[in-house]
Amino acid sequence: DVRTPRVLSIQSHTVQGYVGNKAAVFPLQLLGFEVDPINSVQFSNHTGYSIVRGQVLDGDQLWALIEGLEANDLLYYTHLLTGYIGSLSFLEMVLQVLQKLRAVNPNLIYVCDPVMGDEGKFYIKPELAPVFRSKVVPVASMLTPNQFELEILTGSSIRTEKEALQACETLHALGPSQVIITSLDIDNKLLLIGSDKPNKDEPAKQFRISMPKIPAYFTGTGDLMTALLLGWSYKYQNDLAKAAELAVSSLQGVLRRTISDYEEAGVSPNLKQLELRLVQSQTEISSPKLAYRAEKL
Ligand code: ATP
Ligand code: PLP
Ligand code: PXL
Repeated sequence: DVRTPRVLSIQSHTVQGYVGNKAAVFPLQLLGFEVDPINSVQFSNHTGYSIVRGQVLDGDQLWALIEGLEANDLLYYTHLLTGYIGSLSFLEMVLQVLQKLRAVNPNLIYVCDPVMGDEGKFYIKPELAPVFRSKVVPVASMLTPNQFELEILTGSSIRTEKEALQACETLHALGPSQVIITSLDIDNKLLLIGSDKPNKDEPAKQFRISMPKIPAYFTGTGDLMTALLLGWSYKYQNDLAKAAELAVSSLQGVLRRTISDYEEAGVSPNLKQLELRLVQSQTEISSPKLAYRAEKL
């Protein structure tokens, strides 16, 4: 079926557990996408565990896979999705991949989670930040930073909703027409802020979705969130707020099920290696109940 949307997803693979591609591929498949994963790393488990073993792909190895696809005329994609990228050379190569994909499909949508850190701390080398700012942001279609990443990308501190909305405008001016701040922690509440600017000459359509903060630590939620936003924004191409409502409702459904499954098993849910209950959450992913509403701003 040539009309099936097709995503090239360049992210981590973990043998056990759900981050990176392990958190993104299955949900996108449930939403009807063809998903072609390139595993930027293959690790035993995510880095929240005390021990991690595995391999890291370098830029040349990424390029070899792209050349293989190209040689067979297999480079038609509707979407490129990227998350955590560990090295400068790999990030530069991802930009080359994007160029190649856009040469085949000029309408390709690049959904970029500019993973750099959280809660005031980098978990990439800080040297990558200027590359995200000067080279990646300008070519992204949809950007999904968290509060920290937004501060790094705009160079200003973001403490209020007003500052966040202004920062979205700054990012729009650099390139992406859609910006979703996946979590803004204000007064112990979590806000998702969306900003949609399909037309440079018109003001952005902006909205907020407010959700309670669950007292547990999850890993892979950012990766799952970006995948869900890609999925639902393709189904609701002119309604980013609706897409975000579905993505948030779905994600919160997965988190609720994760917590209750752990509690039933007698495990305290604030362990660091708590894994998302993804396979068990198929209904929450394929047909989320709309439980969170966007407020227009
Ligand atoms: P990234 O680092 O990938 O750019 P992020 O730091 O925003 O994104 P998370 O903090 O994992 O990633 O959050 C992704 C989504 O999951 C957000 O919409 C957030 O509200 C939700 N989420 C994560 N943890 C919790 C929690 N403890 N309670 C409620 N929602 C949560
Ligand atoms: N820690 C967290 C919380 C992350 O989300 C990520 C990747 O996104 C990492 C660590 C990656 O760290 P490392 O450089 O050890 O692979
Ligand atoms: O969720 C982001 C992520 C991606 N990839 C790897 C990780 C993590 C978070 O811990 O360890 C390998």
